[in-house]
Amino acid sequence: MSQRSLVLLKPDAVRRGLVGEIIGRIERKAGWQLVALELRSLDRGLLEQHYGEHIGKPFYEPLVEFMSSGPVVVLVVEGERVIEGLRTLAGPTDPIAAAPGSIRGDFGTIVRENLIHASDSEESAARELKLFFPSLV
Ligand code: IDP
Ligand code: MG
Repeated sequence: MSQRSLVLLKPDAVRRGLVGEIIGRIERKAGWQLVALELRSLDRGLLEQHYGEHIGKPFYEPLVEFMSSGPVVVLVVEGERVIEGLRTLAGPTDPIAAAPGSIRGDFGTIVRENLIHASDSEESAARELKLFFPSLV
């Protein structure tokens, strides 16, 4: 079941020089391909749409501040069960609870600054791909 997922390497990953390390882990998964890759600064409008489900929660404003605090790497990854697979590779939202071997478990300590976003379902992936890469077919 080939799928596409939208991945963001968050501003902490870029600032800390972890982009190569994280992309390397994604590339080494057998059969997964990068189909888009871009360094981009995200504005509030786009972040509001991307994180719409979280508007009104206490962590929402600081999350948008953080996500617009520096460039992110935007990726589209394609391959077998890539949506579930990338969530496993990333680990759970709280890096302290994330297992060693996962990206968040290996490199994170702060819930907000958890290095990576990956689409959480086929519906989210379709929505996020259209939002970030409207012309990608
Ligand atoms: P996810 O990225 O694992 O899908 P979500 O619950 O969708 O997690 O939250 C989106 C992002 O918001 C998280 O990746 C993290 O950066 C931030 N976040 C979520 N919950 C908290 C919190 O309780 N405190 C601070 N930041 C949070
Ligand atoms: Mg989420």
